[in-house]
Amino acid sequence: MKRILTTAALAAAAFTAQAAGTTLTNGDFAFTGVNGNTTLGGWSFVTFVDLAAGTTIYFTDTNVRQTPDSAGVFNAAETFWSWTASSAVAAGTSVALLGTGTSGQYGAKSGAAGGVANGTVTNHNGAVSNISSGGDILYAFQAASYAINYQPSAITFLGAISNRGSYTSSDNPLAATGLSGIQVREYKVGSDATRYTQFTAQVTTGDTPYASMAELQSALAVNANWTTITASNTTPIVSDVLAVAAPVPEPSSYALMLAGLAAVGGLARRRGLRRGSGT
Ligand SMILES: [Ca+2]
Ligand SMILES: [Ca+2]
Repeated sequence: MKRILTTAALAAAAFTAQAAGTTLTNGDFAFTGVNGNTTLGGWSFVTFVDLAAGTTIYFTDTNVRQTPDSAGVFNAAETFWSWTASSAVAAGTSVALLGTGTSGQYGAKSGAAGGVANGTVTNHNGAVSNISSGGDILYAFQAASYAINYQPSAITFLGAISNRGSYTSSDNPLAATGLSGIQVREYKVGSDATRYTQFTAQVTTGDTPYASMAELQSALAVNANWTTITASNTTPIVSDVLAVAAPVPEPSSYALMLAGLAAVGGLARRRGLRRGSGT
């Protein structure tokens, strides 16, 4: 019996090590809000896949070059941050990076009742720019590590959110990122820069959970589900749960679990036979 437990523990440990740090692809991520305010400002996002502890997502308010050159994808002018999950984060959970009161510094929260700390936010280049209330574009991406000049092959863009009213040809958030649909949100009221936009259709645990990630994604695409404020930016970004009903395991997951149990059982049986034979 002890051997069976040891085998199971080793298998679990191997699985855990493999799962540390989730690699995301275009379509796994969406911003759920941004607020340009030095003190109360910040942004929030959701992923449509579970995130393992240790998963890192980078953010920057630096402009993207429409045509990356040898200097890289970004104009190295504003701030680069990363958020690293301190524990596993379930798909459909809103994660908010909230201003600490110091320009360029944010702390991460998620969950109900104002949220609880769920990760580490690092300011990588020491810059103090933040999300400008006058208009800014925030990008999310994954990369192996922080670099000053990323080449296109070194990063995967995950999302872009903009609260500005116009773009120049040098900083179009769409052209160079390959992002589309709910991965890109552009908000403006008339020709004005927009100070605040937040997905507010599902922001408290009292709201009816979405039935699936697909339902959440559909809701994120509807502008009426967002609160957008031009003149005021004193409302903090919401860190509450985007409640999605607990998923029912897919038949393939059951098959995988049964196969795993059968393998462990088979191993134990063979060991039992060897012990029985006296060798
Ligand atoms: Ca900017
Ligand atoms: Ca900025």
